[in-house]
Amino acid sequence: MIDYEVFLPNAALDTQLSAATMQILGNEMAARTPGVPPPTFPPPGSLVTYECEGYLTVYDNSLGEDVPIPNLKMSYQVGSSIVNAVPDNTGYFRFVYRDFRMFASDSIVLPITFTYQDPQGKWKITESQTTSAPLTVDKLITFARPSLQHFTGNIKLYMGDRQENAIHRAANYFFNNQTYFPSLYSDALKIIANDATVSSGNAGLFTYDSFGCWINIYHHNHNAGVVIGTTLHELGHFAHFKPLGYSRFINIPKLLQESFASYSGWYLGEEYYVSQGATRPSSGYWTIAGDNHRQYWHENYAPSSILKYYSPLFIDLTDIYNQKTTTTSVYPNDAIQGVPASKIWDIVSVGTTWPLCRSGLQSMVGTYYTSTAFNNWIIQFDNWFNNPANQ
Ligand SMILES: [Ca+2]
Repeated sequence: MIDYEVFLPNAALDTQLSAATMQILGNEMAARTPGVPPPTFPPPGSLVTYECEGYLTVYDNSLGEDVPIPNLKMSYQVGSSIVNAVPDNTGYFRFVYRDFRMFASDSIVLPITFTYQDPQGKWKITESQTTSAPLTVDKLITFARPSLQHFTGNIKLYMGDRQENAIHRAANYFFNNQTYFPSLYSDALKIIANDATVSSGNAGLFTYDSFGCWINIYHHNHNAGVVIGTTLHELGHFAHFKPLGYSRFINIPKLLQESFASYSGWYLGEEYYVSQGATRPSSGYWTIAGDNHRQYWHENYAPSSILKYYSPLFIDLTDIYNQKTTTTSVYPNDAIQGVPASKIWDIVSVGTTWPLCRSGLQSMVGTYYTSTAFNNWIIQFDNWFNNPANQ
Protein backbone atom coordinates (compact mmCIF):
# COMPACT_ATOMS: atom_id res chain seq x y z
CA MET A 1 0.00 0.00 0.00
CA ILE A 2 1.46 3.32 -1.05
CA ASP A 3 0.07 6.48 0.35
CA TYR A 4 -0.09 9.20 -2.25
CA GLU A 5 1.02 12.62 -1.46
CA VAL A 6 -2.13 14.63 -1.80
CA PHE A 7 -1.79 18.33 -2.44
CA LEU A 8 -4.38 20.04 -0.31
CA PRO A 9 -3.83 23.76 -0.57
CA ASN A 10 -3.89 25.60 2.73
CA ALA A 11 -6.15 28.59 3.17
CA ALA A 12 -3.46 31.14 2.29
CA LEU A 13 -2.49 29.28 -0.86
CA ASP A 14 -6.06 28.59 -1.83
CA THR A 15 -6.71 32.26 -2.40
CA GLN A 16 -3.89 32.35 -4.94
CA LEU A 17 -5.11 29.48 -7.07
CA SER A 18 -7.26 30.11 -10.08
CA ALA A 19 -10.50 28.26 -10.54
CA ALA A 20 -8.93 26.66 -13.59
CA THR A 21 -6.02 25.37 -11.56
CA MET A 22 -8.33 23.98 -8.92
CA GLN A 23 -10.20 22.21 -11.69
CA ILE A 24 -6.94 20.77 -12.96
CA LEU A 25 -6.05 19.56 -9.49
CA GLY A 26 -9.43 17.89 -9.23
CA ASN A 27 -9.05 16.27 -12.63
CA GLU A 28 -5.61 15.00 -11.82
CA MET A 29 -6.53 13.51 -8.50
CA ALA A 30 -9.37 11.67 -10.18
CA ALA A 31 -7.14 10.52 -13.00
CA ARG A 32 -4.38 8.95 -10.92
CA THR A 33 -4.00 5.19 -11.25
CA PRO A 34 -4.06 3.38 -7.90
CA GLY A 35 -0.87 1.51 -7.15
CA VAL A 36 1.43 3.64 -9.32
CA PRO A 37 3.75 5.91 -7.33
CA PRO A 38 3.82 9.55 -8.34
CA PRO A 39 6.96 11.12 -9.80
CA THR A 40 9.11 13.31 -7.63
CA PHE A 41 7.62 16.78 -7.30
CA PRO A 42 8.92 20.05 -6.07
CA PRO A 43 7.66 20.71 -2.55
CA PRO A 44 4.04 21.77 -2.05
CA GLY A 45 3.51 25.43 -2.82
CA SER A 46 6.42 25.64 -5.28
CA LEU A 47 6.06 27.68 -8.41
CA VAL A 48 6.80 25.59 -11.47
CA THR A 49 7.42 26.65 -15.08
CA TYR A 50 5.00 24.97 -17.45
CA GLU A 51 5.09 24.75 -21.21
CA CYS A 52 2.10 24.01 -23.40
CA GLU A 53 2.48 23.64 -27.17
CA GLY A 54 0.72 22.33 -30.23
CA TYR A 55 -0.85 23.29 -33.54
CA LEU A 56 -4.10 25.20 -34.03
CA THR A 57 -5.98 24.11 -37.15
CA VAL A 58 -9.47 24.21 -38.61
CA TYR A 59 -11.18 21.84 -40.99
CA ASP A 60 -11.75 23.54 -44.33
CA ASN A 61 -14.68 21.90 -46.08
CA SER A 62 -13.77 23.40 -49.46
CA LEU A 63 -10.22 22.05 -49.39
CA GLY A 64 -11.20 18.86 -47.55
CA GLU A 65 -8.22 19.25 -45.21
CA ASP A 66 -7.18 20.78 -41.92
CA VAL A 67 -5.36 24.10 -42.35
CA PRO A 68 -3.55 26.35 -39.84
CA ILE A 69 -5.23 29.29 -38.12
CA PRO A 70 -2.35 31.77 -37.85
CA ASN A 71 -2.38 34.87 -35.67
CA LEU A 72 -5.46 33.96 -33.61
CA LYS A 73 -4.84 35.15 -30.06
CA MET A 74 -5.08 32.36 -27.49
CA SER A 75 -5.28 33.11 -23.75
CA TYR A 76 -5.21 31.06 -20.61
CA GLN A 77 -5.78 32.53 -17.17
CA VAL A 78 -3.38 31.47 -14.42
CA GLY A 79 -4.45 32.99 -11.12
CA SER A 80 -4.68 36.71 -11.71
CA SER A 81 -2.35 36.59 -14.72
CA ILE A 82 -3.27 36.00 -18.34
CA VAL A 83 -0.87 34.08 -20.53
CA ASN A 84 -1.08 34.60 -24.29
CA ALA A 85 0.05 32.68 -27.31
CA VAL A 86 -0.25 33.54 -31.01
CA PRO A 87 0.09 30.74 -33.57
CA ASP A 88 2.53 31.29 -36.44
CA ASN A 89 1.77 30.65 -40.11
CA THR A 90 2.00 26.90 -39.53
CA GLY A 91 -0.47 27.11 -36.63
CA TYR A 92 2.21 26.35 -34.04
CA PHE A 93 1.55 27.88 -30.60
CA ARG A 94 3.40 27.77 -27.31
CA PHE A 95 2.47 29.01 -23.86
CA VAL A 96 5.15 29.29 -21.17
CA TYR A 97 4.01 30.26 -17.69
CA ARG A 98 4.57 29.80 -13.98
CA ASP A 99 1.98 28.23 -11.74
CA PHE A 100 1.83 26.31 -8.52
CA ARG A 101 2.87 22.73 -8.95
CA MET A 102 0.27 20.22 -10.04
CA PHE A 103 0.07 16.49 -9.79
CA ALA A 104 0.85 14.53 -12.91
CA SER A 105 -1.73 12.75 -14.97
CA ASP A 106 -1.82 11.63 -18.57
CA SER A 107 -3.84 14.61 -19.63
CA ILE A 108 -5.26 17.88 -18.39
CA VAL A 109 -8.00 20.22 -19.53
CA LEU A 110 -7.17 23.92 -19.93
CA PRO A 111 -9.77 26.64 -20.52
CA ILE A 112 -8.55 28.57 -23.59
CA THR A 113 -10.05 31.83 -24.83
CA PHE A 114 -9.72 32.61 -28.56
CA THR A 115 -9.89 36.32 -29.41
CA TYR A 116 -10.68 37.31 -33.01
CA GLN A 117 -8.49 40.36 -33.34
CA ASP A 118 -5.26 40.94 -35.20
CA PRO A 119 -2.42 41.13 -32.65
CA GLN A 120 -1.15 44.28 -34.43
CA GLY A 121 -4.61 45.86 -34.39
CA LYS A 122 -5.22 45.88 -38.15
CA TRP A 123 -8.71 44.36 -37.91
CA LYS A 124 -11.12 42.82 -35.46
CA ILE A 125 -14.13 40.58 -35.81
CA THR A 126 -17.17 41.68 -33.79
CA GLU A 127 -20.72 40.43 -33.28
CA SER A 128 -22.46 43.64 -34.37
CA GLN A 129 -21.90 47.13 -35.69
CA THR A 130 -22.35 48.63 -32.23
CA THR A 131 -20.05 46.17 -30.45
CA SER A 132 -16.48 47.37 -30.04
CA ALA A 133 -15.08 44.33 -28.22
CA PRO A 134 -13.69 41.60 -30.47
CA LEU A 135 -15.51 38.30 -30.63
CA THR A 136 -14.21 35.76 -28.12
CA VAL A 137 -14.85 32.02 -27.94
CA ASP A 138 -14.05 29.92 -24.86
CA LYS A 139 -13.23 26.25 -25.16
CA LEU A 140 -12.00 23.58 -22.78
CA ILE A 141 -9.06 21.94 -24.51
CA THR A 142 -7.57 18.62 -23.47
CA PHE A 143 -3.78 18.36 -23.62
CA ALA A 144 -1.59 15.32 -23.19
CA ARG A 145 1.09 15.54 -20.55
CA PRO A 146 4.20 13.65 -21.63
CA SER A 147 6.25 15.06 -18.77
CA LEU A 148 5.65 16.80 -15.47
CA GLN A 149 5.94 20.36 -16.77
CA HIS A 150 5.11 19.88 -20.45
CA PHE A 151 1.69 19.74 -22.10
CA THR A 152 1.14 18.99 -25.77
CA GLY A 153 -1.95 18.96 -27.88
CA ASN A 154 -3.22 19.92 -31.31
CA ILE A 155 -6.40 21.97 -31.34
CA LYS A 156 -8.80 21.41 -34.20
CA LEU A 157 -11.62 23.91 -34.60
CA TYR A 158 -14.55 23.96 -37.01
CA MET A 159 -15.99 26.91 -38.93
CA GLY A 160 -17.45 28.51 -35.84
CA ASP A 161 -21.01 29.57 -35.09
CA ARG A 162 -20.47 32.84 -36.94
CA GLN A 163 -17.95 31.48 -39.45
CA GLU A 164 -15.33 33.36 -37.48
CA ASN A 165 -12.51 30.98 -38.32
CA ALA A 166 -12.94 31.37 -42.08
CA ILE A 167 -13.35 35.15 -41.76
CA HIS A 168 -10.23 35.32 -39.61
CA ARG A 169 -8.16 33.30 -42.07
CA ALA A 170 -9.22 35.54 -44.97
CA ALA A 171 -8.53 38.74 -43.02
CA ASN A 172 -5.16 37.46 -41.84
CA TYR A 173 -4.22 36.50 -45.40
CA PHE A 174 -5.26 39.94 -46.68
CA PHE A 175 -3.51 41.98 -43.99
CA ASN A 176 -0.47 39.85 -43.18
CA ASN A 177 0.38 37.67 -46.16
CA GLN A 178 -0.64 39.09 -49.53
CA THR A 179 1.44 41.96 -50.92
CA TYR A 180 -0.52 42.84 -54.06
CA PHE A 181 -2.91 45.44 -52.66
CA PRO A 182 -2.41 48.01 -49.87
CA SER A 183 -3.07 46.56 -46.44
CA LEU A 184 -0.70 48.46 -44.14
CA TYR A 185 -3.36 49.97 -41.95
CA SER A 186 -3.69 49.73 -38.19
CA ASP A 187 -7.06 51.31 -37.55
CA ALA A 188 -8.85 48.12 -36.46
CA LEU A 189 -11.17 47.60 -39.42
CA LYS A 190 -14.38 46.18 -38.02
CA ILE A 191 -15.53 42.96 -39.68
CA ILE A 192 -18.91 41.95 -38.32
CA ALA A 193 -19.53 38.20 -38.14
CA ASN A 194 -23.22 38.87 -38.59
CA ASP A 195 -25.59 36.25 -37.21
CA ALA A 196 -28.48 37.38 -39.41
CA THR A 197 -29.54 34.97 -42.11
CA VAL A 198 -29.83 36.59 -45.51
CA SER A 199 -30.86 35.27 -48.87
CA SER A 200 -28.18 33.62 -50.93
CA GLY A 201 -26.07 35.94 -53.06
CA ASN A 202 -25.67 38.78 -50.59
CA ALA A 203 -23.47 37.20 -47.99
CA GLY A 204 -21.13 40.16 -47.59
CA LEU A 205 -21.51 43.93 -47.44
CA PHE A 206 -18.96 46.75 -47.49
CA THR A 207 -20.33 49.95 -45.99
CA TYR A 208 -18.61 53.34 -45.92
CA ASP A 209 -19.32 56.92 -45.06
CA SER A 210 -17.26 60.05 -44.59
CA PHE A 211 -16.09 58.77 -41.19
CA GLY A 212 -14.88 55.33 -42.15
CA CYS A 213 -15.91 51.88 -43.26
CA TRP A 214 -16.86 48.43 -42.01
CA ILE A 215 -17.74 45.01 -43.35
CA ASN A 216 -20.57 42.56 -42.65
CA ILE A 217 -20.19 38.86 -43.39
CA TYR A 218 -23.45 36.94 -42.98
CA HIS A 219 -23.48 33.44 -41.68
CA HIS A 220 -26.00 31.55 -43.77
CA ASN A 221 -23.38 29.89 -45.92
CA HIS A 222 -21.47 26.98 -44.47
CA ASN A 223 -18.89 26.61 -47.19
CA ALA A 224 -15.48 27.83 -45.98
CA GLY A 225 -14.30 28.83 -49.46
CA VAL A 226 -17.38 30.98 -50.09
CA VAL A 227 -16.88 32.77 -46.76
CA ILE A 228 -13.19 33.34 -47.55
CA GLY A 229 -13.93 34.55 -51.10
CA THR A 230 -16.71 36.81 -49.81
CA THR A 231 -14.48 38.29 -47.10
CA LEU A 232 -11.67 38.90 -49.62
CA HIS A 233 -14.21 40.53 -51.97
CA GLU A 234 -15.26 42.98 -49.25
CA LEU A 235 -11.61 43.54 -48.30
CA GLY A 236 -11.02 44.41 -51.96
CA HIS A 237 -13.52 47.26 -51.51
CA PHE A 238 -11.58 48.26 -48.40
CA ALA A 239 -8.25 48.23 -50.30
CA HIS A 240 -9.85 50.39 -53.02
CA PHE A 241 -11.60 52.79 -50.64
CA LYS A 242 -8.89 53.36 -48.06
CA PRO A 243 -6.13 55.09 -50.08
CA LEU A 244 -8.61 57.14 -52.15
CA GLY A 245 -10.90 58.25 -49.35
CA TYR A 246 -14.64 58.84 -49.26
CA SER A 247 -14.93 61.78 -51.64
CA ARG A 248 -13.02 60.06 -54.45
CA PHE A 249 -14.24 56.51 -53.90
CA ILE A 250 -17.93 57.44 -53.94
CA ASN A 251 -17.55 58.79 -57.48
CA ILE A 252 -15.93 55.68 -58.95
CA PRO A 253 -18.34 53.90 -61.32
CA LYS A 254 -19.96 50.98 -59.57
CA LEU A 255 -18.85 48.55 -62.28
CA LEU A 256 -15.23 49.43 -61.52
CA GLN A 257 -15.83 49.10 -57.77
CA GLU A 258 -17.52 45.71 -58.02
CA SER A 259 -15.21 44.38 -60.71
CA PHE A 260 -12.13 45.13 -58.60
CA ALA A 261 -13.74 43.65 -55.46
CA SER A 262 -14.64 40.55 -57.50
CA TYR A 263 -11.04 40.34 -58.69
CA SER A 264 -9.84 40.59 -55.09
CA GLY A 265 -12.19 37.81 -53.94
CA TRP A 266 -11.29 35.59 -56.89
CA TYR A 267 -7.54 36.19 -57.09
CA LEU A 268 -6.72 36.37 -53.39
CA GLY A 269 -9.05 33.45 -52.74
CA GLU A 270 -7.13 31.34 -55.22
CA GLU A 271 -3.79 32.55 -53.88
CA TYR A 272 -4.83 31.75 -50.32
CA TYR A 273 -5.84 28.21 -51.21
CA VAL A 274 -2.66 27.65 -53.24
CA SER A 275 -0.70 28.79 -50.16
CA GLN A 276 -2.55 26.09 -48.21
CA GLY A 277 -1.54 23.36 -50.63
CA ALA A 278 -4.31 23.38 -53.24
CA THR A 279 -3.36 22.87 -56.89
CA ARG A 280 -4.52 25.48 -59.37
CA PRO A 281 -6.51 24.02 -62.29
CA SER A 282 -4.69 23.97 -65.63
CA SER A 283 -7.83 24.93 -67.56
CA GLY A 284 -11.22 26.52 -66.95
CA TYR A 285 -11.81 28.66 -63.92
CA TRP A 286 -11.71 27.82 -60.27
CA THR A 287 -14.56 28.20 -57.82
CA ILE A 288 -12.83 27.05 -54.63
CA ALA A 289 -13.35 30.53 -53.12
CA GLY A 290 -16.89 31.02 -54.41
CA ASP A 291 -18.24 32.58 -57.59
CA ASN A 292 -16.20 35.77 -57.80
CA HIS A 293 -14.94 34.68 -61.26
CA ARG A 294 -17.83 36.55 -63.01
CA GLN A 295 -17.46 34.63 -66.29
CA TYR A 296 -21.24 34.91 -66.77
CA TRP A 297 -21.24 38.71 -67.16
CA HIS A 298 -22.16 40.33 -70.48
CA GLU A 299 -22.88 43.85 -71.68
CA ASN A 300 -26.61 43.33 -72.09
CA TYR A 301 -27.66 42.54 -68.57
CA ALA A 302 -31.00 44.15 -67.81
CA PRO A 303 -30.33 47.63 -66.45
CA SER A 304 -32.29 46.68 -63.35
CA SER A 305 -30.05 43.68 -62.60
CA ILE A 306 -27.48 44.13 -59.86
CA LEU A 307 -25.34 41.57 -61.70
CA LYS A 308 -24.58 44.10 -64.42
CA TYR A 309 -21.92 45.65 -62.14
CA TYR A 310 -20.11 42.38 -61.34
CA SER A 311 -17.92 42.05 -64.42
CA PRO A 312 -14.70 40.06 -65.03
CA LEU A 313 -12.90 43.25 -66.18
CA PHE A 314 -9.78 42.58 -64.06
CA ILE A 315 -10.25 38.82 -63.75
CA ASP A 316 -10.08 38.42 -67.53
CA LEU A 317 -6.64 40.06 -67.54
CA THR A 318 -5.32 37.24 -65.37
CA ASP A 319 -7.40 34.10 -65.91
CA ILE A 320 -6.79 31.43 -68.51
CA TYR A 321 -10.44 30.97 -69.43
CA ASN A 322 -12.03 32.52 -72.52
CA GLN A 323 -15.75 32.54 -71.79
CA LYS A 324 -16.59 33.27 -75.42
CA THR A 325 -16.37 29.64 -76.37
CA THR A 326 -18.54 29.93 -79.48
CA THR A 327 -19.02 32.72 -82.02
CA THR A 328 -22.59 33.16 -80.85
CA SER A 329 -21.61 33.53 -77.22
CA VAL A 330 -22.77 36.72 -75.55
CA TYR A 331 -19.67 36.82 -73.34
CA PRO A 332 -16.48 38.89 -73.73
CA ASN A 333 -13.83 37.40 -76.02
CA ASP A 334 -11.10 36.96 -73.43
CA ALA A 335 -7.88 35.85 -75.11
CA ILE A 336 -5.86 37.75 -72.47
CA GLN A 337 -4.11 36.19 -69.49
CA GLY A 338 -1.24 36.50 -67.06
CA VAL A 339 -1.25 40.21 -66.10
CA PRO A 340 0.31 40.47 -62.60
CA ALA A 341 -1.88 41.55 -59.69
CA SER A 342 0.48 44.40 -58.81
CA LYS A 343 0.03 45.79 -62.33
CA ILE A 344 -3.75 45.56 -62.02
CA TRP A 345 -3.58 47.50 -58.76
CA ASP A 346 -1.49 50.19 -60.49
CA ILE A 347 -4.32 50.66 -63.00
CA VAL A 348 -7.18 50.46 -60.49
CA SER A 349 -5.60 52.90 -58.04
CA VAL A 350 -5.59 55.72 -60.63
CA GLY A 351 -8.37 54.49 -62.92
CA THR A 352 -11.21 56.19 -61.09
CA THR A 353 -13.23 56.81 -64.27
CA TRP A 354 -13.79 54.56 -67.29
CA PRO A 355 -11.60 56.73 -69.60
CA LEU A 356 -8.77 56.69 -67.02
CA CYS A 357 -9.09 52.97 -66.38
CA ARG A 358 -9.33 52.21 -70.10
CA SER A 359 -6.21 54.26 -70.74
CA GLY A 360 -4.34 52.17 -68.18
CA LEU A 361 -5.55 48.98 -69.85
CA GLN A 362 -4.57 50.33 -73.27
CA SER A 363 -1.07 51.11 -71.98
CA MET A 364 -0.38 47.39 -71.49
CA VAL A 365 -0.95 46.56 -75.18
CA GLY A 366 2.31 45.19 -76.56
CA THR A 367 3.48 44.13 -73.09
CA TYR A 368 0.83 41.70 -71.90
CA TYR A 369 -1.48 41.36 -74.92
CA THR A 370 -1.82 42.28 -78.57
CA SER A 371 -3.94 45.14 -79.82
CA THR A 372 -6.21 42.61 -81.56
CA ALA A 373 -6.82 40.70 -78.33
CA PHE A 374 -7.39 43.96 -76.49
CA ASN A 375 -9.82 45.41 -79.03
CA ASN A 376 -11.82 42.18 -79.32
CA TRP A 377 -12.21 42.03 -75.56
CA ILE A 378 -12.65 45.66 -74.49
CA ILE A 379 -15.58 46.31 -76.81
CA GLN A 380 -18.13 44.78 -74.44
CA PHE A 381 -16.98 47.06 -71.65
CA ASP A 382 -17.01 50.10 -73.95
CA ASN A 383 -20.54 49.19 -74.98
CA TRP A 384 -21.62 48.83 -71.38
CA PHE A 385 -20.30 52.26 -70.43
CA ASN A 386 -21.75 53.82 -73.56
CA ASN A 387 -25.23 52.52 -72.76
CA PRO A 388 -27.14 55.36 -71.04
CA ALA A 389 -29.33 52.80 -69.27
CA ASN A 390 -26.30 51.73 -67.25
CA GLN A 391 -25.38 55.22 -66.08
CA1 LIG B 1 -12.08 34.95 -68.53
